[in-house]
Amino acid sequence: MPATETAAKTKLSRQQYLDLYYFMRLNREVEDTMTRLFRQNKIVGGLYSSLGQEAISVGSAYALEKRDWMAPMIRNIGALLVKGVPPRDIFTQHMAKFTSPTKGKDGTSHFGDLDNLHIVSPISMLGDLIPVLTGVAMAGRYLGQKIVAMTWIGDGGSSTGVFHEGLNLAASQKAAFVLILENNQWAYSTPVRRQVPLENLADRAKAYGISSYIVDGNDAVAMYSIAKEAVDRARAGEGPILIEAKTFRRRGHAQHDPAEYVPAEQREYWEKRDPIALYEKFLTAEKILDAKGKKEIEDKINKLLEKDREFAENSPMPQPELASEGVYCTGDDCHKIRPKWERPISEVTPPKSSVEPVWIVEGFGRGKTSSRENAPIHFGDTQPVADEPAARTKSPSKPAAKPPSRKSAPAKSAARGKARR
Ligand SMILES: Cc1ncc(C[n+]2csc(CCOP(=O)(O)OP(=O)(O)O)c2C)c(N)n1
Ligand SMILES: [Mg+2]
Repeated sequence: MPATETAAKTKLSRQQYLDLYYFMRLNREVEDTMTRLFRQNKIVGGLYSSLGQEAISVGSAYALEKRDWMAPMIRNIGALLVKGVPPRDIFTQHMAKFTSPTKGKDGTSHFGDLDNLHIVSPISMLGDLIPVLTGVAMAGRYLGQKIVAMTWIGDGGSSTGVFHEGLNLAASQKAAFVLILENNQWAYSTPVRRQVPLENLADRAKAYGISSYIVDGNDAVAMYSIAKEAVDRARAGEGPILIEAKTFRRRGHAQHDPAEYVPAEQREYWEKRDPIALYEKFLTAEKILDAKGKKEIEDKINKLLEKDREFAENSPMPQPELASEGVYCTGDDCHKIRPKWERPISEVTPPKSSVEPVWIVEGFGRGKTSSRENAPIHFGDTQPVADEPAARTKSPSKPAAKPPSRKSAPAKSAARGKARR
């Protein structure tokens, strides 16, 4: 279904419309505050901006439920806020304060919350979160949970090898996974045209046999509606879904980059399409937001950010002697998350967890060895029965050809599974 149709028929509650507005404004104000802190030399690491891309982070994360999982990238502070991360964590983290989620070990947004908010920490290697979140979705399925996993990738990141490998893995596993591809036209100073010979990056979904959408990433309602539909479909078992959100990176790659390579006309075009201004116009026309309501939201945000910024500025830096602590996972001290086996552990561990350890692929396994004997089909452990493709289900005419069954030869198949791992 074209994205516009879904957006047109989606009706949100008044509160949902206002939530989207609140989080987009909060996203922008948090980043504006950090830009000021950066100029005061109080930000320790790099600072990346999602100016003009707020509808994507907020609209997509707002489609997730509390139980769902996500891994944000550098331009997804809005998604962190929607999932429940307080601004103080974002400030302290960027200022490398001891009170930050990583206790001052990192100066950007490399932090997560596995225990409560279900956020996997981002990693700098572009694309690597795709197989990781696919794994999260698969784990959810093993555990009998109806969760969806989501992550984001840029136009540049969609050309990495792991993007393709990861999406193919997700597709072949029918993982409940939603990937938001933020096509903001630039990867550092490389325009999208010079790195991908495609009009629409969503077309890449065809290569994996999965569904995709193209959406105006500067339209908050469209973004939410498409993401919600994709999340619902993934949860229902339809497999992974790729959403290409068309947008524009309004600042340089990071604070150090004035992005003078961006054509002025392109910038002007997108500045006129500011997602917050567009959404405000929509809310006003629909009589959902008036001057008083807007002022209330602004006051709420200002109060929260003043308190959290002050907390961050007044927090101590970490003590030098703690530098080597908490760097590697030490189990219980590191995180509380533990596997919760809701199916018998024997059922979900190899070799019984997936296909039978030995099977016959029709039309594939009838090879002959150089001595003209039947060749083993898989793993060298089966003697195929000549002209009897259904050897596993029918009673074999030659007893020696019977492959070990799961029930009758557990020890043998377990040993084989071990050897293969
Ligand atoms: C595998 C990998 N290659 C290169 C980099 C260096 N790098 C960091 S961000 C970036 C550009 C990313 O562009 P895009 O994916 O379009 O995201 P955007 O910055 O536009 O949000 C590059 C090349 C990296 N982090 N990981
Ligand atoms: Mg980009």
